[in-house]
Amino acid sequence: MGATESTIANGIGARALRKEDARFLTGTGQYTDDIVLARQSYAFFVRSPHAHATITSINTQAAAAAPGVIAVYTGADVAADKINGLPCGWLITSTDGTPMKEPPHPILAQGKVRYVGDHVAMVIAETLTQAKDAAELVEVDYEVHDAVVDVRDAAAGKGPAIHDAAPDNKCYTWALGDAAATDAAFAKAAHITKIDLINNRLAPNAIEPRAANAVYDRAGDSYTLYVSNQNPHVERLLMTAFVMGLPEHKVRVVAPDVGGGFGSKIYLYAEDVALTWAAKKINRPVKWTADRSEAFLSDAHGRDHVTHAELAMDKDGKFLGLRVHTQAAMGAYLSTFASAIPTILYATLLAGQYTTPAIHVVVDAYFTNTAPVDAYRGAGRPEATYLLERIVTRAGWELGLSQDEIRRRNFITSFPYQTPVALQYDIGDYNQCLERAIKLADIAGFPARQAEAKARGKLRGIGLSSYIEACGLAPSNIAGALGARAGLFEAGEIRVHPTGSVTVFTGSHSHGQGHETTFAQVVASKLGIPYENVDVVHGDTGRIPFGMGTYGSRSISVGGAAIMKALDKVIAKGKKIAAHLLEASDADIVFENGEFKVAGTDKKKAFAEIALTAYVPHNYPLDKLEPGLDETAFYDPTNFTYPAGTHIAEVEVDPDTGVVQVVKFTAVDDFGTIINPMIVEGQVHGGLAQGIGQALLENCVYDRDSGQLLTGSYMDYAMPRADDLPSFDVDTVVTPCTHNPLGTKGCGEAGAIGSPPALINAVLDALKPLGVKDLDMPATPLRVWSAIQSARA
Ligand code: MCN
Repeated sequence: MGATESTIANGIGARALRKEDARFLTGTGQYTDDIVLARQSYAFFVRSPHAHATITSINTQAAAAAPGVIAVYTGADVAADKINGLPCGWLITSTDGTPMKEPPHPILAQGKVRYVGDHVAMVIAETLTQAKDAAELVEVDYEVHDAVVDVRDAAAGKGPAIHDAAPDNKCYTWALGDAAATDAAFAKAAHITKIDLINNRLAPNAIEPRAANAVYDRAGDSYTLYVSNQNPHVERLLMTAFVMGLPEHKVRVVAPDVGGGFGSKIYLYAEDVALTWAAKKINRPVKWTADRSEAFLSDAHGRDHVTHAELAMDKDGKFLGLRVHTQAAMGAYLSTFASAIPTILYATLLAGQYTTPAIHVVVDAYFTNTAPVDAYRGAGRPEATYLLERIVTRAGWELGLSQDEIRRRNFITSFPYQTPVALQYDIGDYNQCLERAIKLADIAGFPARQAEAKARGKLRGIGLSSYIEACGLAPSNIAGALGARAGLFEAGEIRVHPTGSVTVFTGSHSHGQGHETTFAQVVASKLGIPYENVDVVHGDTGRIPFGMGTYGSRSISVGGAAIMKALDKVIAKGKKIAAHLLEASDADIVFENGEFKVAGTDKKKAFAEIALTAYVPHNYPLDKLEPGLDETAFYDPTNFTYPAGTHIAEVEVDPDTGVVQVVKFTAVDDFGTIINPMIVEGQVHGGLAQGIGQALLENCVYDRDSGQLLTGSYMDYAMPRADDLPSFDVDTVVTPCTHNPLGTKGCGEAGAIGSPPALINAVLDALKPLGVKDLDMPATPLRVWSAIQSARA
């Protein structure tokens, strides 16, 4: 790897305590809602109470006359000012030759509402209470239509068209792989395993709900939008170029401290545009912070797949072919990245860790009268992993093979490996992860634990999942070949100050991942300077050259690589300065442990001395060397990174109540070179909590007839609590990524990707003696108990 082996404290590999925690733990972080501006006004949105309706009239007079109200806006006002709808579906085209349907997504409803929570009007007042009170006075008449909220209903042609542009509610069809080769593989199969499963819809539930505060500066005819967002540059690009028609340099987007996103804050949302537009109209700052109910209704949800799959094997359980058909819900409108999730980030991962030679997958995406569906931690990859790891375990059981043996027989063992679904894995060691996990989970001791549980009347089961994911989104060459309209590079700027301290400006955005710490560790190691002398700036389009934000576990591998490239430029220039000062040739200067040395001599200059010289350059030839030591680099990865691992869940089921208790959870992951093991463990723990949440507790439920969200509060949407989770056993295997300068692979999503199938496999393993063969997530007590009753009947 390119990073120097660090001898300094808190360099690469150190468990450095998080720099950002000083402000978070002392309550001095600054979140969007903490920003209070002079002449601040407050917005509140009137949202649709219906899943599908035509707006026959809106009367805003009473609301406009209510105390404290500054303005009330509807879709007509937005249209009059020629504000476009949100850009959508910019990532993919249908593969059946028909264009993907990209119906307009208005900022405020234009004649129709399409889900409960859709934006109908915006009320702006002196106080939030006044805005809320006035919103009650906005009179909206609706002609209510039937709604279609379940993707299976949409696929079956039930329910009226949600958009004129998509009369059958179909958004696109996307296929990947070789259908003929897959048919041929099935024709020669000795055994075929089939599965039908649902990947449950999830609400993202960041601790900090979405919030925005828009300011217009009349003197400069410019805007600043403070927004709780993971992706400020892309937010600005989409808002200016596609929606508002503003010059990009007139808009500054600042994402200050952000209290979690999990994917749900990557997108440009209607509220962000509405506030920015209104700030100019009323010439006052306008603030909005979602309450938890609004978050449930209007944050983009995740998952929501219905899948049928078949796995063909020879008599020894060697995989020959995989055939997959998935129906994916898009929700009422296409959210920013929605179309890329069940396609580029799902279908391409269906080889998993296995040598399956022929794969064919078809994804049909449909509009439904629900909140839009987009990325949620893992985004596409948990859905692929859940399907694969369920069907592989089932196949093993049908063939009489243990969960580890069927995997072992099919693992990819030599690299690079070209899958039949477009990706080329650069490196990995799946057997090592599996064997380490088996040991750590003490599978050898499981039969005794199972017998002991049985004596207490409990059913104990064990479940495996060997996942792989594609992270480091996204190499432009691969994304382009798969039909995406853009790849996702990253930018980094290194500003070396005259005293030798460094400020790093990165296009990545930290909203819990600890970049201020890990990126500083990288810079400290590479430059051989104290970690305390490095500060990291992120989340501000006014300060950072460009950026594609944080999602897809891309930041260290893509953002970190951009920083490494910029550091290389800094060192290259430093060598020139050192060569001049040391009266040597550039080629003879080496840079080691913070010192520029003439190779083979004891002549050297410390990094800080070179930095000072760069800013006080009277003693070097200014016609050959510019002053300053400030470098920017852009990095477009050549491949994804491929974190992989094996997760093992052990559960106990109470057959009388259906309650599942996770008694042990083991995760052995390969994230390549690790910058900060403590942060990585934290990321894995968080992901596991979310994966366990999906497997056992969480589910967004819409009433199938009325389209009302039935799980719109924490009374009905069950989040995992501490006592739902065991103490995790985690370990890592290191196969450094071969194509980024740090050797890193992403770790931010692995926990949420690997764990759900391990848990459901464990529950099914426990229920095997009772004859239960199938179970959908979440495995709630009611579902488990019902499955037991059905099997007994
Ligand atoms: N890291 C490391 N060594 C590695 C890999 C990563 O030390 N080999 C460190 C990184 O330097 C970074 C952290 O681990 O500090 C996560 O890095 P990475 O895997 O690159 O992921 P990102 O920083 O791009 O974060 C995105 C990822 C995603 S996609 C979701 S969703 C998610 C997640 O991170 N959302 C989160 N973790 C979250 N954590 C919190 N607290 N809040 C969220 O919203």
